[in-house]
Amino acid sequence: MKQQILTMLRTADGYLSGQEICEKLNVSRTTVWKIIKQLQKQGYEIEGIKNRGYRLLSTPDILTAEEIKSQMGTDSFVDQVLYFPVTDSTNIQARQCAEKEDSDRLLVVANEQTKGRGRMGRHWDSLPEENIFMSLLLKPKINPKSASMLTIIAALAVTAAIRENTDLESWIKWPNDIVINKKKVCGILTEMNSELDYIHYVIIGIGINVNTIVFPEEIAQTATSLLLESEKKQRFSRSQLLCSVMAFMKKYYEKFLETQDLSLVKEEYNQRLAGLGEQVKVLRDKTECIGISRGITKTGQLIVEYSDGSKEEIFSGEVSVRGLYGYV
Ligand code: BTX
Repeated sequence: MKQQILTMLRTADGYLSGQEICEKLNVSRTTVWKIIKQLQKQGYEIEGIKNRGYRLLSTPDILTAEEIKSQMGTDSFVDQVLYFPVTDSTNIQARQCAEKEDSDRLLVVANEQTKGRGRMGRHWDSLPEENIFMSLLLKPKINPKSASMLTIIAALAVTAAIRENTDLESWIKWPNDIVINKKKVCGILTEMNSELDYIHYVIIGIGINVNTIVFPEEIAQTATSLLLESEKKQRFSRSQLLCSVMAFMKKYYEKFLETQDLSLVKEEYNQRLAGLGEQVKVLRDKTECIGISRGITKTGQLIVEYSDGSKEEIFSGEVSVRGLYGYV
């Protein structure tokens, strides 16, 4: 009900009469009034004028399911949104949902994570109130070998959303980081539960540093946020950015499903690839080779060309690829 009223307020052209809400939702005026009060308590600035109705003046920077769903509208990529003020990890919650919920596309969002996870057991710093922590649960009918391409799809969606919502140019550090000015602004952790030839589910966890001003010392040199990179050090709406990521996710995921590979998005990804055409270090066990990054293949491997003219297609997870002078 709260979400429906929020949606109506959002899409109203001017004032929305209490009567109209009552009739559309088949509820009493008192119920509408109570919900408006609840929304105001959450930080929504709603003006109420006698004989005219209600008008939404501003929204708070919150990530509740109602806030997200009312922004996503009817054409949304996901069929369910779950919100946690605090949770261990949205990837863990998404996994639990996968076992019990009957949803093909579910989004888990948190305002704070106490055990945010990176790849290979690493930690993801999850400063509360300021950032986006979300996990998308999908059940694609694709070969498990193709699942890693979903990281590429998500990375593309995040960079597109950053471009749509800010003046910032972000780049993809293959395969799963988004960087601005060579610092990490977003990380993606894709996990899967599958049999040899059948995917039960895939979870794409996305952490975006949106409004953080001060990072913990250990990552202060390598991490950044959209706020820190913006010229005017401005805050960005997390829910707007999140919904934009989901809208682009829908676009790119549909392209991916069409061919079950990256042929339709590869060009766009390569244009966003950090260090394309530049020298990169390929770190494997204890060896280190230097080559030139030539972009990704249609199945998501990074092509590196060596000085003798030979080319190698690198699988993610197998090696680490760095710029010559640092992390990107
Ligand atoms: P990663 O293993 O590539 O990156 C983790 C590394 O990045 C850490 O070891 C640290 O050096 C650095 N780091 C940690 N926190 C941050 C941060 N906030 N900003 C920049 N650098 C950082 C990347 O793993 C995948 C991260 C996915 C996070 C999302 S959040 C929602 C979902 N739930 C969950 O538990 N994980 C995912």
